[in-house]
Amino acid sequence: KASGVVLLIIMSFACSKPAPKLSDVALIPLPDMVAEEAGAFELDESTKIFVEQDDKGLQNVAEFLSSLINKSTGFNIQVVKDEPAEGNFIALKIGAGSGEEAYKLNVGLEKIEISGATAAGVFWGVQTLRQLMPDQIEKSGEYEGVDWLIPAGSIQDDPEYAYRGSMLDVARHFFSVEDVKRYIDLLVMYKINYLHLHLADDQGWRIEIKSWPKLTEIGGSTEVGGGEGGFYTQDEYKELVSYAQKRFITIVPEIDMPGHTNAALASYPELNCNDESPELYTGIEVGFSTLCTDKEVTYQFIDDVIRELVELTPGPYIHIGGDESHVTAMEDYIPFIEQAQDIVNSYGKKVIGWDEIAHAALRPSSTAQYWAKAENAKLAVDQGAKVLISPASKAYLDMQYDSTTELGLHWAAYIELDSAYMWDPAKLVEGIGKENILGVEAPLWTETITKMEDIEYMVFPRLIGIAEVAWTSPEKRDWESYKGRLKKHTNRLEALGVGYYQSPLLKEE
Ligand code: TNX
Repeated sequence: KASGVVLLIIMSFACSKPAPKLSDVALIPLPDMVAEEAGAFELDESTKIFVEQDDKGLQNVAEFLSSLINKSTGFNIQVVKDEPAEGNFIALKIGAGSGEEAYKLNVGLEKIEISGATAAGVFWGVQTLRQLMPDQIEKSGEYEGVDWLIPAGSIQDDPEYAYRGSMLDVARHFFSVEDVKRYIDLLVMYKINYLHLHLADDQGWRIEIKSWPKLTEIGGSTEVGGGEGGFYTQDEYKELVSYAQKRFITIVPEIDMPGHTNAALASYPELNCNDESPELYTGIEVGFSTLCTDKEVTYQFIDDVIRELVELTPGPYIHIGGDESHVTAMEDYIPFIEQAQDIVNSYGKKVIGWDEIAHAALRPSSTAQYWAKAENAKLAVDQGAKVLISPASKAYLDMQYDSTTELGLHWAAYIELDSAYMWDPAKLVEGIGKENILGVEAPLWTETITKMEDIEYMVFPRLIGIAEVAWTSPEKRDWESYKGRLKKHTNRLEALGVGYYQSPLLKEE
């Protein structure tokens, strides 16, 4: 008899769904405030997504959420415009909030509400909600036998920095529209909101410019190692921009100048001071090329390129490069950068450039991207410009993890997961504080990176830590806490088929 009772007890435990707890969930980036409550919300076939206002951005968020849920659960969850009279639902709304991207997420037993200051805030709230769902939400295809429970509680959140970015170098090696879309899909999970595309360098020109067609015809025809290269037609590029935009990511296009321009110089002899085109270049040296800064045609060229690029760019920034122009004399470099800045501004956009541009007179609307020289970053701030923080020794995703890493370079550092996480953007440079900082960006240079699997290996999980550096306030960040959360989170990377670096640090107790 007694054993029967024990069996009953065991059975009732086994059958009742163990309610997950909010405090057990690994949230990355860590939100501002998390408060746990008892019980859970259960997603089922009849759950609805209720969009409270008629707003295009909110509608995009609702579609993103419904397709995420439907893809993995096999449900056919609907987006509705009227509050459901019965059954549980997820309500999305634009409400009051402090920062532009702030949101509140409340999970009750029958209703989940995400309220953001803007649709972008609601979208980041959805990314948090996603992490509250079982790991299987990241799988494609119907998933049988999962209880889709979401632990009850409430979360308030607001990012530390407005610009949280990653850069992808599609010039050294070209990556397809599909690859870039997958990259975008992975970025949004960590609330990254800018994707900087390095579209032109010595080894390749990757964006169609209708008024200068040889840039892609010739300049786009190869890449590092002599492969076939490639480029985006303007239509393909527009498709990328709109794919990103629906996911609240702004694309920042970069045309590097006056150095890093061999592909352009090889396409048009008139851009060279001696009117002769060099050969295409497929090596990985830097600093040997320059546009001819005292020819008028050079500025006509830049004007045409920027004008066409601006037409493809809804976002506020155009990146003009400006790095490592070692064969441009400083007295030529400075007026060149100032003129490029004027051209960008004349089309209503703001300039970002690598930290060397701070040698020129910068407008307050311009931003210097600090990658190497603290004194350049300081020069920018002294002129009233902002700084984007991308220190090579912390945030360069092409740096090797350690001396055994096969891909990547190590001129700046080896960057293990702890090193990529344990730093504060506002404490890097004496005299540069949060108020001077636009945000944080982690670039992936691709001299040694040839395919999507390589991207995934170098970027993940390092970028996840940098995303937390950019989103979560420094007082709340802690390596041990982050490491514990990341260990749990790797299940999701696996569910997504991301071939990430299995750091020994994640195997430690
Ligand atoms: C420096 S970072 C460069 C790039 C290289 C990178 C490799 C910067 C502004 N310039 O041209 O790809 O190092 O790590």
